[in-house]
Amino acid sequence: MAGFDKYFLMKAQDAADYATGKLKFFEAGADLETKEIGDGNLNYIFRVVDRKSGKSVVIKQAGSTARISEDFVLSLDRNRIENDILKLEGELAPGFVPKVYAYDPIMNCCAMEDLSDHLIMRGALLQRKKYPLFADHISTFMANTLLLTCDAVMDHKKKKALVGSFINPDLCEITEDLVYTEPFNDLKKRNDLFAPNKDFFEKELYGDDALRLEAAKLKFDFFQNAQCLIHGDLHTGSVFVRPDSTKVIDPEFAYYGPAGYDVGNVLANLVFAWINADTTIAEPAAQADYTSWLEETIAQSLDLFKQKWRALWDKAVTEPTAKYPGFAEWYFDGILRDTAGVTGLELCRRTVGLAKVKDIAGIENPAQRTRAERVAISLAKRCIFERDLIRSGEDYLRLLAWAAAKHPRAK
Ligand code: SR1
Ligand code: MG
Repeated sequence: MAGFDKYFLMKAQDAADYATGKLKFFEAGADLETKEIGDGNLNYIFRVVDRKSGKSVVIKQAGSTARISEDFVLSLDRNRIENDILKLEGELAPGFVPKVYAYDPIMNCCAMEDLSDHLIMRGALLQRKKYPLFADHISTFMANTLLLTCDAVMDHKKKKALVGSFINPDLCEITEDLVYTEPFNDLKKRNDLFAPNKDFFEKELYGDDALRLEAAKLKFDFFQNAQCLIHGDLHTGSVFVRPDSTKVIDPEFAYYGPAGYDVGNVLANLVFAWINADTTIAEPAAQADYTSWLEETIAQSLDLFKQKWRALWDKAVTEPTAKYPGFAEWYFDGILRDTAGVTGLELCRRTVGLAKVKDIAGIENPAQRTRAERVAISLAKRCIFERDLIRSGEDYLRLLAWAAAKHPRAK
């Protein structure tokens, strides 16, 4: 058995040995079964279960390159960032993240609560499951984690220290490239355009200078706006759900950035589920039923976030100048503007970029996929261009209905 005193990339048996020998998580004689269950783009995730007692643990280990492509060489320090932010989020938004049991800076792994009684939300939405508490849960998570880490609330020196400890250059660079740059110019030739939509993307994305300019402005917000501690990758693949529980995972992209980045990611990824349902559910009553539930969830995720943010602001703000009349409205308006812009960017990058989503790329019928991608891009562009005006759940639903009607479903 390895001593785990020098970093190496573990295989399933190593993870079992690690859980017993190093973590002392299991009794000697435990009957362990270990599987590598990671389906994300970056890391290796092992689930170790004792068949006798049912006790289990998840071990997440960072490798030095991304799983999706060796093009991405990444600091192993992202595992420390993930451990630290999960602990902090657990304090700020109790119950909405997995418990972390241990962090190991040598093996660059952390051990955490096994959430196998939950499902990854993206897959669950594609199975047309409903989560009536999700909007309430995610809006609480976002209001608490985003507002309580910003300058309006925190002691400014402590906030600056947090900014320092969450400097995350490699992971930020991925976002800067994949979200803000490549969808609009394919600078690194990593985009993968669905052939029937090639001309459409070339005209609507690469050929639209006004759009590229807006994406550039938003990119500088991401570079420069150390507003609050964001999750940094809050899509439906980073959320585990059960009807009564929501757990946000995978915060390794965390850094001090614009709050709207998280909110926009949530909205865009719910929109992807909506576009999939609207495009592929054949039976009209089932389609209407599921898309209506998603519409409610999209609108409530934003509108409840707005209400909770405002209520928490009144209770938690400590910075005296942030209490001046009108300041809260000005500050929050900026977050809503960023939210709309990021919703649009996320819709673009997950449609044409390297890291796609199953909701769209998994649509097998070519005519349906063509339509779904066009709906996403048409909506995205309005979100980006009209970000100064889009402020409510209803605004998003109106634009979504417009984009869907612009590209009718194939008969
Ligand atoms: C190279 S990583 C590609 C994407 O996967 C992660 O989940 C992030 O969304 C990133 O942009
Ligand atoms: Mg992830």
